[in-house]
Amino acid sequence: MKTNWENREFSTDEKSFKKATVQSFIVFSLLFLAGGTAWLWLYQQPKTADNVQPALRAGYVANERLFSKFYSASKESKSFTKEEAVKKVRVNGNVGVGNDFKPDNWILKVAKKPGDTLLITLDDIKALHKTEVIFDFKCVEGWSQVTWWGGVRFGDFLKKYNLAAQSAMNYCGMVTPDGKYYVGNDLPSMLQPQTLLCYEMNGKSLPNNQGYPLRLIIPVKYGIKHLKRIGIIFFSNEKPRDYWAEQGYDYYSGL
Ligand SMILES: Nc1nc2c(c(=O)[nH]1)N[C@H]1C(S)=C(S)[C@@H](COP(=O)(O)O)O[C@H]1N2
Ligand SMILES: [Mo]
Repeated sequence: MKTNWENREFSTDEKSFKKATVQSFIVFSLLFLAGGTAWLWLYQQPKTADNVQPALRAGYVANERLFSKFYSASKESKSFTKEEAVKKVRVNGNVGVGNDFKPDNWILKVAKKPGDTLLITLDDIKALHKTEVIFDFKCVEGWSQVTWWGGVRFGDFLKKYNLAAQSAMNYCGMVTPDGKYYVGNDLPSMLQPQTLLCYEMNGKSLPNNQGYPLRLIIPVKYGIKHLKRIGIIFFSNEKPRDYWAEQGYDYYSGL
């Protein structure tokens, strides 16, 4: 049977209409109050040492537990062509990348274990097999852009310097030469094949404000984890200090 919607008559008796309006209003008010109360409760909780309310931290932890289960090192971030990469790369965050830096004195320090530190030059790193990655770089602030990077796979680097024991640990920490910016990343994400010790952007040496001479590119993480200007690399089973996690951001920050 065909219904002629335009001519269909609706019987709206005024009483039931009013009743429905009042009911909707009550339900809406109750939900609004519940939401407001939950919000107040959440934000009035005292922050813990890591600068965030315990209930929010519990959310992060549950999130990390869930998403690290789905993590697979063989799942690569989407790749783009060089033509798709932006020419003018945004500069975001300059903690630890100040102009007082003396490039000639730079040497990468890799702490194998206490008292055993490797000293590695930029030329040593450039002598290893070069890998290029073009991916959509995402910042937690809500912007993203397709960018093109070149460097050494972190996994290749570990093999070359016989760091198998270190790569079996839970975390890798990195610190800028001045100690002002620092991040910790889980080893499975560090070993993902698109994670680079990066010394090139758009086919040229890294600009100063993009972390010359060496930065981390780790496409499975948000921008906060891509430390610019690596001074020290170390390994540990406990979470290394992390600049933005200490401000209350998610430690895992996975994508
Ligand atoms: N040393 C250092 N590295 C850093 C930051 C910083 O402030 N200092 N900011 C991070 C953030 S929040 C982002 S989004 C990216 C931005 O990288 P870009 O400046 O190359 O775009 O760098 C990350 N690495
Ligand atoms: Mo960011």
